[in-house]
Amino acid sequence: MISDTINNIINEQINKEFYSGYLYLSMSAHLKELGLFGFAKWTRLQAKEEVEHGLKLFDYLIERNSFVTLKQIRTPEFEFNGITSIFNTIYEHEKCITESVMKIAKAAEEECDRTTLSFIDWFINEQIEEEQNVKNIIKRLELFGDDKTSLFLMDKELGERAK
Ligand code: OFO
Repeated sequence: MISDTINNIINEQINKEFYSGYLYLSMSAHLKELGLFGFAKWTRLQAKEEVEHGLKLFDYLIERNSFVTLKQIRTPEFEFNGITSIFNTIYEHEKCITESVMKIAKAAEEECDRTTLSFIDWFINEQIEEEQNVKNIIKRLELFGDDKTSLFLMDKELGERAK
């Protein structure tokens, strides 16, 4: 069984992952309205991935005979100001999630909870990858985003995401 501190912090993380899913879904709906179907698909798949992250934490608590406490999920943003700004919001959000995952690692380290430390490693690596993917999209949006043909090609490319 894990400590109350680790238990609480993981429950908070479950909520953050589900909120991330809500945020990506909200963005996906908006992008679809704009006709950016590839970006809409990419964010929708990302929402699914976030729910999977939440479930991974959920399963971990159960495996460790700890308590799952599901809290209210806050309302995500639903007004956005253009595609580059959406991806900047994603980037800032993912940086907060990285910090939050690092806090779990720090708490586990302080408690010499090796099992949680090893479990949370997967999330740390996932965050590095996510931040990098989003940063790469932002770089290209900043370079070409004003050009409609380039935006069309990027939308097509992002729409090829399979999972
Ligand atoms: Fe956006 O990543 Fe979950 O943890």
